Amino acid sequence: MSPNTIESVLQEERLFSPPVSFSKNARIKTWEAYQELYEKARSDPESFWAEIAERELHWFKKWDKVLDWKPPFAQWFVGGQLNLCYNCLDRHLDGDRRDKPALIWEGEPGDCRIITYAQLHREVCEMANALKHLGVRKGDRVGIYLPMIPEAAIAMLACARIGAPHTVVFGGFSAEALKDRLLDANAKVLITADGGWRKEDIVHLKQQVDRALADDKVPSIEHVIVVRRTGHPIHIEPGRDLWWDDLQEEASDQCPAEPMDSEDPSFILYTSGTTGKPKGVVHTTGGYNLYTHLTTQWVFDLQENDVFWCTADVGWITGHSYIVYGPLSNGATILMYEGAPRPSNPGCLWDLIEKHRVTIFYTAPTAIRLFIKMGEELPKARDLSSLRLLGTVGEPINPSAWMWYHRVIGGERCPIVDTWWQTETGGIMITPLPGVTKTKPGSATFPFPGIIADVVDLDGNPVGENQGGYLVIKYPWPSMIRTVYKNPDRYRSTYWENIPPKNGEYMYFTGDGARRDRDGYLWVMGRIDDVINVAGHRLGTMEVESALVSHPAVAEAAVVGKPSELKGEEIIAFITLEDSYTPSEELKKELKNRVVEEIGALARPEDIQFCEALPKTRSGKIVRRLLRSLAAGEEVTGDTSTLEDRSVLDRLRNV
Ligand code: 6R9
Repeated sequence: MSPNTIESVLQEERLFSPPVSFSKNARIKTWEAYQELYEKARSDPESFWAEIAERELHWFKKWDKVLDWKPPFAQWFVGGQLNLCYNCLDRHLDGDRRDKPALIWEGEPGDCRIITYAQLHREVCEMANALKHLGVRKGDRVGIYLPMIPEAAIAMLACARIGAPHTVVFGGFSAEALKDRLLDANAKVLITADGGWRKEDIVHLKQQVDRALADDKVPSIEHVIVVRRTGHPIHIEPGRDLWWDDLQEEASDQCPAEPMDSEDPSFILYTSGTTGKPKGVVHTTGGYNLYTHLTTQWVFDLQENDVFWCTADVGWITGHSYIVYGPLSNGATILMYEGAPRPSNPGCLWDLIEKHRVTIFYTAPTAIRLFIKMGEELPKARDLSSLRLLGTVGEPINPSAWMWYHRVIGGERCPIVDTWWQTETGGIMITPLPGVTKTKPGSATFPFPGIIADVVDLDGNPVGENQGGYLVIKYPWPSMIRTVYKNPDRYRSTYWENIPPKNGEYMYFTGDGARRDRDGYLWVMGRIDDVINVAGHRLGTMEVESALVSHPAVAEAAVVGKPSELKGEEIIAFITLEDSYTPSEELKKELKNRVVEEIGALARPEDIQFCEALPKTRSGKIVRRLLRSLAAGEEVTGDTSTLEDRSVLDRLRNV
């Protein structure tokens, strides 16, 4: 094995065919149909995308050119004009969808709102007019820092309607993180709330806003619009802060959608790298609308009566693409929930599926592992028979978690789509199509039509079967990142220069390790920064973790490399246990043996540390970088501002 690849050790042979009854009614019914689409998109991508763009979206003006590719800069549907908000709302108002629920919302305290397409359109128009009234013009950036309430979607759509790119900052971020993002984006207006509910507690959003903006730290901000959500007393800065309700009341509900050039930016979304300040990922209008629209339709097999619940926060790309833009562009009904499982009713998520007859449920492996830890009695006590399709995103899913999801939530009848993609890709890239793809637990399976994915070594040569390497994308796709905001050099160096172009073919560098098995299935092994080198074997962390998580005592596992003179690195595992287990030397031994049995002696953890919780980003990804420093006995440096709970780190230091 050449040193610039990664070794793969996961062995997973189970195969699940889509239920016949599912395939029969699916949008894409046969494997041959998928292959045909894939082949068409590969051999003639421009006509493939043009035909779908013409059929699926409303254009004010047709494009002159489908793709303008000047590596690494791509433009899609050049010269075309459309409006993302128009495609999500206005075009559904003429027929039956007018009074169809667009958004079913549940607040933590038990309040519920059902908003039809016609009502959503009205509220969006009012807010769009309010923004215009405050001087927001096409091209101005608007910050959004809201809890998961309908106003979050309304604010995003209002921005899209007038062509003001939004930058949504996750409501769990601190004042400091908020300030950095608003500064970089030079935002003119910020939309926030007094607070939001999470785990039966108030998240004090407005307080963070006041801190972020104190002493004119973000001089570009002229106004702050405040949604009244919790109703607790907050500071109102005269002249700067305005109540959402007041603005809405004064605003007209007539607001034509601004025709946008296909390549006008639709939003900026910040994503943190391992080093340096967060990158402002820039997405545009036509390609983004098209790709999220189509992937929602095909990956989730969307049908007119579906109730689609994506549990992400709108502060992440998953919330942008699969709560707001993709589903609404298709005229679907979405469910939105304000908080998290509540202490007083930890099964509340399952209540919502039962109550609203949710048909499609899309969540993250980290949430699934939490559900497992909370116990299957909770979902089992509810009627989940409305579900017909499950999805996951955000991390590789451990096969044992996949099996639990399949059995307990899916009742062994729902296909699971394990969808691999990134903030930068805008939409789902590698995924089963639920009516046709035979799934293997832990594999995201095959690329979506139009996506040319490969696994290569550092020189850009494809690696062999079952060899780990670097996941790359070899051809532009409509919803790809256009640039890093105000920093095209960083765009070029982060995504296009790690692997040199081969024969003029540029490769988008995903930063993930992967392998392709003998059946062509892709297995994402995790971030490359997380690879461990044990005695010359470069192992993906996910695979060792999966062996650990397959033990009934283990709730979550994170493995990292610790420098070792003998082996280069040795494996240290951080483990959280299921509630009914207690740490012991005996258990450590058992877990080490489990890894040896599943993978081999080379992956035997040198040490296992039991802990209460693992350090995670706010979107639920384990931050192995910090654990690596801890394991090496080094001081933990670098950015810790994206951690969900910083006290986890302090507690780990004392293990
Ligand atoms: C959508 C989203 C992107 C990173 C990505 C990869 C990991 C996401 C995955 C997955 C394995 C999957 N990732 N989905 N790894 N299997 N199905 O999560 O975007 O927050 O930008 O993260 O998440 O490592 O590179 P983002």
